[in-house]
Parts: sequence; C-alpha cells; structure tokens
Amino acid sequence: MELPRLVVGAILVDRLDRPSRVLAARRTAPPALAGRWELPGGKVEPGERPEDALHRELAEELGVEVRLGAELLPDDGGTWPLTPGLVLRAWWCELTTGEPQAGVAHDALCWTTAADVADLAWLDPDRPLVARIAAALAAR
Ligand code: 9L3
Ligand code: MG
Repeated sequence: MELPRLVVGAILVDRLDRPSRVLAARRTAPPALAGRWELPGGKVEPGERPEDALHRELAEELGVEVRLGAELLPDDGGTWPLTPGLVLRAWWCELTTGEPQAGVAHDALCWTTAADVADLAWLDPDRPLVARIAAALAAR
C-alpha cells in the first residue's frame, strides 16, 4: 500500500491577524472538477517540503508571494482526506507581493466573507475546511 500523495492548499486571507475575507478559486480542469471552487494549491513534488510546494503553487497559479501562518489541522491532527490516493494539508496565509490573478488553473477568483463563503460550489473535500474557515472569519 503506497502512502497517499500530499496536496497543499492556501487559506489566503486579507490579513492573518484579523481575517475577514478568504480567496476562493474556480477550477478549470479536469472536467469533473471544472467550475467548482477550491482553496488554491496542488501536489507536492517528490522531495519537496510541503511549505515550499505551497509557495511554488501560489506563484504558478496566482502569481503571488505569501507569508504562511498556522496550518489548519483537522480534529485528529493529521491530514484532510481528498480521494483514496490523495490527502490535503492547508495553511493560513496572507499576501506579501502581488495581487492574485486567475491563470490557467482557474477561470475566476473571489474574495469571500463569513456571510457568503459557504454559498460557493466548493469541491466536496474542501467543504470541511470551509466550515472551519467561515467560523474563524465570523469570530474575528
Ligand atoms: N484538490 C482538492 N482541493 C484543493 C486542491 C488544491 C486540490 N484545495 C484536489 C484536486 C485534484 C488534486 O487535489 O484532484 C490535485 O490538485 P491540482 O494539482 O490539480 O491542483
Ligand atoms: Mg492546483
């Protein structure tokens, strides 16, 4: 049994210390996922540190640099399930350089608040994270 492949995702907020908005990104591919919203990110390459992979993915997908904050951990302290062969880890982060631009991976970006973040058609496995994010945005 192979270890699941790691995917990293960004909880990109307007500011780490008092977040009120989080960035949602609408996928273009594959067809089964196109049109659904996600926390931007992607697969960690072999030998790559997860945090480095997240910086790389955000540069590639959105054209930005970020400062990483805390990891959003599930209640069991492990990873968030995606599909049988994939698990997700996600970090809070804020912009340090650039404004996010939709590139090839996404066809729309949206800054959402506690009031509307849950209304988007999120990827199913991102939904438990979105619930936690919405609570944090509401509690600021
Ligand atoms: N995935 C799910 N939620 C996310 C991300 C960034 C990715 N927040 C899933 C979608 C793909 C797989 O992980 O099946 C790899 O993502 P990518 O490399 O295609 O972005
Ligand atoms: Mg990606």
